[in-house]
Amino acid sequence: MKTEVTKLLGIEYPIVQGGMAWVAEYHLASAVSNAGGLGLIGAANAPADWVRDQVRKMKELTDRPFGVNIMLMSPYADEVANVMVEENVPVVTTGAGNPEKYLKMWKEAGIKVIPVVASVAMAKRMERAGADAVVAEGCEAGGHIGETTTMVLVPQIVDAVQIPVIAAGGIADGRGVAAVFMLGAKGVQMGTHFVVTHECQVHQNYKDRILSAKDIDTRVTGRSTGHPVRALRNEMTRKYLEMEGKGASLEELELLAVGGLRKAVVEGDVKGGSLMAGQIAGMVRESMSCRELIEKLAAEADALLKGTGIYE
Ligand code: TUI
Repeated sequence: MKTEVTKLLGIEYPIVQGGMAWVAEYHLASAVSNAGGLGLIGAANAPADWVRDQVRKMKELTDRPFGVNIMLMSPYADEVANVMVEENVPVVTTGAGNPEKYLKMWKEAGIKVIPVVASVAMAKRMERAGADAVVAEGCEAGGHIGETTTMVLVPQIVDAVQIPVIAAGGIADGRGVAAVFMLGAKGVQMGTHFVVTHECQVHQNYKDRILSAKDIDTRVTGRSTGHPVRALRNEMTRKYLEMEGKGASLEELELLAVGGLRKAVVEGDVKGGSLMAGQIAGMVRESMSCRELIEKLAAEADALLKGTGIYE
């Protein structure tokens, strides 16, 4: 499946693994890159030295292209941005903010830069600033989200920019890949399905909650704080939404959510942890290797798109 995205990144399949906080570490990312997709390390709120160590371990396990996702609300974002240059990271994606201040430095270092955006305005701004592509992430996605669905966001961003658009949010099988290609995307980014792959190191309890989730099992907390986050419903989201409904302060809400991802990923605390996942969790039913998942997605999408001329 050759598209502008596979050519830009030097990968085999136009499939990017989301740079999920606490989840996307080098075991998962190297398996994705070795299978022909683009594996990402999620820098999340981690200090620069953790990210540097992950990048070095990644290079030991793959000689294929890979990337790092920088979460721009992180207190370490400036230091992590420098690590990208120092360690010759081939691709950087960014989330939860505007990466403009780093773009010149990254482009001069020859890094491919792909901001995740949730609006047309931000996509146009990123193109003007010199981004190589954008990920258009709809609010079906897990984690920190915008307001607009993938179905509505992707074609509007495709019409607004010349650079390639990678679609994210609500994609977990070949039908989803084919659908967003019809909307003009040249690649996909997926998170939730990669959480349940064999190579993903998260606690089995977290994987089991995704594998047994129903269509209506996610909740969005934090709309009142300006940082909406989608996760599987549990004791934590129930309490959070109850307190939010009663007008709790940002401090009280943060106390409830703080460390939630670590609790879910490391301890397998499916009651009090933050089980970030997209709405598509209801369709993720099977655990497999990253290679099996990527090859399945490509075969399913190919069967649907054959003869359309959408890719070579
Ligand atoms: O970043 C994500 N998803 C994430 S980050 C994350 S870590 C976290 N944990 C707890 C609370 C908050 C974050 C978990 N999931 N996706 C990419 C994404 N970026 N979605 C939406 C945006 C976005 C939003 C606003 C991008 C740009 C933007 O611009 C605002 C501005 O004008 O600066």
